[in-house]
Amino acid sequence: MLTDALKMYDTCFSHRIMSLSSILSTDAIDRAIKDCQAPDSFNCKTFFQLCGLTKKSPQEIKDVFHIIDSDGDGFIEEKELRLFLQQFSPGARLLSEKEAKTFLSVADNDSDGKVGADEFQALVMS
Ligand SMILES: [Ca+2]
Ligand SMILES: [Ca+2]
Repeated sequence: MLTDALKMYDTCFSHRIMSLSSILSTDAIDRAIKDCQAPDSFNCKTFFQLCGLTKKSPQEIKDVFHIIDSDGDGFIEEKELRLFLQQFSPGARLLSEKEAKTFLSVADNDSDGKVGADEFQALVMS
Protein backbone atom coordinates (compact mmCIF):
# COMPACT_ATOMS: atom_id res chain seq x y z
CA MET A 1 0.00 0.00 0.00
CA LEU A 2 2.68 2.41 1.04
CA THR A 3 4.71 1.43 -1.99
CA ASP A 4 1.77 2.29 -4.27
CA ALA A 5 1.42 5.68 -2.66
CA LEU A 6 5.11 6.32 -3.06
CA LYS A 7 4.97 5.26 -6.67
CA MET A 8 2.18 7.76 -7.35
CA TYR A 9 4.16 10.42 -5.58
CA ASP A 10 7.17 9.60 -7.73
CA THR A 11 5.14 9.80 -10.92
CA CYS A 12 3.71 13.19 -9.99
CA PHE A 13 7.11 14.63 -9.44
CA SER A 14 8.95 12.94 -12.27
CA HIS A 15 8.52 15.88 -14.60
CA ARG A 16 10.32 18.38 -12.44
CA ILE A 17 13.13 20.04 -14.30
CA MET A 18 16.31 18.40 -13.14
CA SER A 19 19.69 17.80 -14.59
CA LEU A 20 22.40 15.39 -13.66
CA SER A 21 24.96 18.19 -13.48
CA SER A 22 22.99 19.80 -10.65
CA ILE A 23 23.34 16.56 -8.66
CA LEU A 24 26.78 15.28 -9.68
CA SER A 25 29.99 17.19 -10.36
CA THR A 26 31.07 17.45 -13.99
CA ASP A 27 34.56 16.27 -13.05
CA ALA A 28 33.21 13.11 -11.48
CA ILE A 29 30.92 12.48 -14.46
CA ASP A 30 33.89 12.91 -16.83
CA ARG A 31 35.97 10.48 -14.81
CA ALA A 32 33.21 7.88 -14.80
CA ILE A 33 32.59 8.21 -18.55
CA LYS A 34 36.31 8.02 -19.40
CA ASP A 35 36.70 4.90 -17.31
CA CYS A 36 34.27 2.95 -19.51
CA GLN A 37 35.20 4.38 -22.91
CA ALA A 38 36.54 1.07 -24.20
CA PRO A 39 33.86 -1.15 -25.80
CA ASP A 40 32.18 -3.54 -23.34
CA SER A 41 34.10 -2.14 -20.35
CA PHE A 42 31.04 -0.66 -18.66
CA ASN A 43 30.45 -1.78 -15.08
CA CYS A 44 27.50 -0.10 -13.35
CA LYS A 45 28.98 -0.43 -9.84
CA THR A 46 32.25 1.20 -10.84
CA PHE A 47 30.36 3.87 -12.73
CA PHE A 48 28.11 4.77 -9.78
CA GLN A 49 31.15 5.03 -7.53
CA LEU A 50 33.24 7.14 -9.91
CA CYS A 51 30.45 9.59 -10.72
CA GLY A 52 29.80 10.08 -7.00
CA LEU A 53 26.23 8.78 -7.02
CA THR A 54 26.88 6.28 -4.22
CA LYS A 55 27.47 9.21 -1.85
CA LYS A 56 24.20 10.96 -2.70
CA SER A 57 20.99 11.02 -0.69
CA PRO A 58 18.11 8.64 -1.48
CA GLN A 59 16.17 11.60 -2.93
CA GLU A 60 19.04 12.55 -5.21
CA ILE A 61 19.39 8.96 -6.37
CA LYS A 62 15.66 9.00 -7.12
CA ASP A 63 16.08 12.22 -9.11
CA VAL A 64 18.81 10.55 -11.16
CA PHE A 65 16.50 7.58 -11.74
CA HIS A 66 13.83 9.89 -13.17
CA ILE A 67 16.33 11.54 -15.51
CA ILE A 68 17.42 8.16 -16.87
CA ASP A 69 13.77 7.11 -17.20
CA SER A 70 13.49 9.48 -20.13
CA ASP A 71 9.95 8.51 -21.19
CA GLY A 72 8.78 8.99 -17.60
CA ASP A 73 6.88 5.68 -17.25
CA GLY A 74 8.48 4.96 -13.86
CA PHE A 75 10.82 2.24 -15.11
CA ILE A 76 14.17 2.15 -16.80
CA GLU A 77 13.88 -0.24 -19.74
CA GLU A 78 16.65 -1.78 -21.81
CA LYS A 79 16.33 0.94 -24.48
CA GLU A 80 16.87 3.59 -21.81
CA LEU A 81 19.82 1.68 -20.40
CA ARG A 82 21.51 1.78 -23.80
CA LEU A 83 21.31 5.59 -23.62
CA PHE A 84 22.50 5.58 -20.01
CA LEU A 85 25.93 7.18 -20.56
CA GLN A 86 24.49 9.84 -22.86
CA GLN A 87 22.25 11.06 -20.06
CA PHE A 88 25.41 11.90 -18.14
CA SER A 89 27.29 13.35 -21.09
CA PRO A 90 25.69 13.89 -24.53
CA GLY A 91 28.92 12.95 -26.32
CA ALA A 92 29.31 9.60 -24.55
CA ARG A 93 28.92 6.28 -26.36
CA LEU A 94 25.86 4.05 -26.35
CA LEU A 95 26.02 1.00 -24.16
CA SER A 96 26.16 -2.16 -26.24
CA GLU A 97 23.23 -4.54 -26.19
CA LYS A 98 25.33 -6.88 -24.09
CA GLU A 99 26.22 -4.18 -21.56
CA ALA A 100 22.59 -3.06 -21.30
CA LYS A 101 21.48 -6.67 -20.74
CA THR A 102 24.12 -7.22 -18.05
CA PHE A 103 23.15 -3.93 -16.38
CA LEU A 104 19.51 -4.99 -16.44
CA SER A 105 20.20 -8.45 -15.05
CA VAL A 106 22.21 -6.98 -12.15
CA ALA A 107 19.51 -4.43 -11.30
CA ASP A 108 16.29 -6.31 -12.05
CA ASN A 109 15.55 -8.09 -8.77
CA ASP A 110 11.94 -8.99 -9.54
CA SER A 111 12.73 -10.12 -13.12
CA ASP A 112 10.05 -8.01 -14.83
CA GLY A 113 12.57 -6.94 -17.47
CA LYS A 114 12.88 -3.35 -16.31
CA VAL A 115 14.41 -1.38 -13.46
CA GLY A 116 12.09 0.25 -10.93
CA ALA A 117 13.07 3.17 -8.66
CA ASP A 118 13.52 0.83 -5.67
CA GLU A 119 15.70 -1.52 -7.69
CA PHE A 120 17.80 1.37 -8.92
CA GLN A 121 18.27 2.67 -5.41
CA ALA A 122 19.16 -0.77 -4.08
CA LEU A 123 21.71 -1.18 -6.87
CA VAL A 124 23.37 2.18 -6.24
CA MET A 125 23.46 1.74 -2.45
CA SER A 126 24.59 -1.89 -2.47
CA1 LIG B 1 11.06 4.31 -19.03
CA1 LIG C 1 12.36 -5.01 -12.09
